[in-house]
Amino acid sequence: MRALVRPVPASFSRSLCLSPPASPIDVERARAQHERYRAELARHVEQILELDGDEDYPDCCFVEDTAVVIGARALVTRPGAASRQGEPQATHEALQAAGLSCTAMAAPAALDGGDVLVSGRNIFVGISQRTNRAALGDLRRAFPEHALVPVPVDAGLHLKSAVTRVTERHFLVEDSPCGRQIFAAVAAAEPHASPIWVEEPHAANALRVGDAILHLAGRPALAAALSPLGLELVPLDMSELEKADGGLTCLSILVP
Ligand code: CIR
Repeated sequence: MRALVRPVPASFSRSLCLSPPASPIDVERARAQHERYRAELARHVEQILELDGDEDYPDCCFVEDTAVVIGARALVTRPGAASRQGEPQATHEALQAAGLSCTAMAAPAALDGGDVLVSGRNIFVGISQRTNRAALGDLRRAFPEHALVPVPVDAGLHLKSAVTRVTERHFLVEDSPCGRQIFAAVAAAEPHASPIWVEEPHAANALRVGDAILHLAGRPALAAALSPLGLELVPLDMSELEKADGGLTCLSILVP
């Protein structure tokens, strides 16, 4: 397993936010948090593939949104926010150089990778303020052996802001109307799915990599709920990236 990441640019102070943060983003602190994330990731993957940062794209560190990778195939996205639509080009080149077979989306389709949750044969796709139904055709063509399950995401940024998968059958689920609606769709497709309900803010977004789970620090109830899984727990302070609605999954793309 390899992981693609992209540094935090100085322009990150102008990144998109659903609501203005209580205090301004501290870019140096965001960089330190990103560096720690990268270092922890490096302990669990064989190689880190690092793109160059790009000051023209304040949100470019949120590389997850720029491609969906399953096995040796990648669908390079067309992000839903106009200010981010130039980001995927660098991802496309890097994934191609890494040996993946890439296809690219085109208008009117729009999709952020944060809306795509792959679980075995199923791909749950959040239909959100960033991802539209036209993207379903591109996903179907790129990954024809998978079943697509579109799910409305009526609150928050992305599907994976509210639900992530941490083991074959365990899902972290935000205890909110949106989280419950997404998990209902997961459970309908996967009757063995087991929710771990999460009430703490932003805590439902965690990244499983190898035998570890990277999760938000400072959420004691989350840590207590994860500990019976028997995996290595890696708590990370992401305060500055959270101000821009970022979490643990959004900062990398896992590549076989
Ligand atoms: C945005 O609004 O696009 C960025 N500020 C945050 C993107 C986070 N991406 C993700 O969770 N996949």
